[in-house]
Amino acid sequence: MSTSANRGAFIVFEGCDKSGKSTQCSLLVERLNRDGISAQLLKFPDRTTTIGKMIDSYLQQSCQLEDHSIHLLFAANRWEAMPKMNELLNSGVTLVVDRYSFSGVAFSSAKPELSMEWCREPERGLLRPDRVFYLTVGAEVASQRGDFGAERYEKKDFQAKVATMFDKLKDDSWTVINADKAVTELSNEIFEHAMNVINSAQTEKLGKLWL
Ligand code: NYM
Ligand code: MG
Repeated sequence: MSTSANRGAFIVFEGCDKSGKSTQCSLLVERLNRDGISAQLLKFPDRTTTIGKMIDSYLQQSCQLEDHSIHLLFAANRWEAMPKMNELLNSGVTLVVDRYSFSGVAFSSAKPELSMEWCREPERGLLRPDRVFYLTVGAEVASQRGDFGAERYEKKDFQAKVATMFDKLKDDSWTVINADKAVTELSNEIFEHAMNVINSAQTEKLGKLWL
């Protein structure tokens, strides 16, 4: 008798704004579901919760929040999702997550007064992804994708700082994917990577982040 059913994989997409994460997350979930693999798309920040609504108004520049306090809200927005994510993963659903703690640390620590160490602290103990797909695009391709929007952080100089922070956070659980290519070609490549993660996650225990 098997002691536990296969769990789902926890896959995170990270990258700067305009790297194509959201498109690729949706395509991956559609493809997995079409192939009979139970998968669900999640996104951080989750702007639908009470905390998420505060984050949303901060990002839309309709309110000002102190830098430490908005950082803690982003982290709290992940903590509040943990029970549901844990349950889904353990019931065999693969989670494809558009941004996670790495965005949390990279964006906040790109601000001069917040250190990377301080930023990591409230993220410690969250579920650890099985793999992070880090999408990179050259400055030229990013600019061809149109202007940044009007949200906070959507500025070229700030994004460059965020990119250097992502580079510091990278470890061997990250797969760096050059996203300077056609959408379909990229999504096929990502699907192959995802299948490997899904297969190997079945026999591995879910971990905790930065403990
Ligand atoms: N962001 C996202 C943070 O500053 N901290 C976080 O913890 C997360 C998850 O919010 N510019 C930033 C990155 C984005 C912005 O994300 C909203 P999106 O994926 O553009 O909706
Ligand atoms: Mg954005």
